[in-house]
Amino acid sequence: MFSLLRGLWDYFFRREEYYILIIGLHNAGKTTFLEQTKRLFISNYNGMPLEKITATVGLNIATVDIRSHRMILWDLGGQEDLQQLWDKYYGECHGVVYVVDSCDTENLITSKNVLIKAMKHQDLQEAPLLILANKQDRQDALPLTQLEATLDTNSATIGGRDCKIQRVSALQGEGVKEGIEWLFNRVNESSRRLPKLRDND
Ligand code: G3D
Repeated sequence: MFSLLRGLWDYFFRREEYYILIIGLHNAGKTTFLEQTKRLFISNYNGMPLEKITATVGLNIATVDIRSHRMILWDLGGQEDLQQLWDKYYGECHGVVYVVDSCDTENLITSKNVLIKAMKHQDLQEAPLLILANKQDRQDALPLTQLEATLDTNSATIGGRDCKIQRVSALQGEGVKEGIEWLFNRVNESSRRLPKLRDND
């Protein structure tokens, strides 16, 4: 009887929460992506102008609700010294968004190595991974095929996890909804780490 009542309580008053990390090199477009996600998924959200976004020093957080679940997105600073702090968040995380600047050919290999290092961390084993090939609105953006070839994501480099590379323009909002929906579905279907249960507010 108790478990029945408990189940009913949970069903009506509790919400499943997923924690998502947004990482990538500095300037890749992480905060712009977070801001567009808020605009798309939070009704009546009055966003700040995208050109007013400044460098992330600590962390930016967004909470979005999708089909009676909640996603808490953590946008972490990408400067080299801040990358050391990322793994403090891995233990809680259900899925990862990794943002790549498709125009920054100079740092593409660095970005790839940073991605691989993160994916090899034991706390991120099998965490679904959404790679965003960002800034695709720009003329000088590398095409997806070239980015895919350079990043060369395979089970030897990123482990056996769900992974998708998505073309996006965080600035224009293109591909943002598709990316978030894909990641939500992957973490929701995954039995790797159970969602946190939180009372509805
Ligand atoms: P970060 O959080 O990864 O450090 P930001 O990156 O979101 O702060 O973005 C860094 C710069 O890239 C910003 O320009 C931002 O407008 C730009 N940017 C982000 N996403 C896109 C995109 O999809 N297309 C284009 N063209 N630019 C993008 P500034 O000039 O403010 O440095």
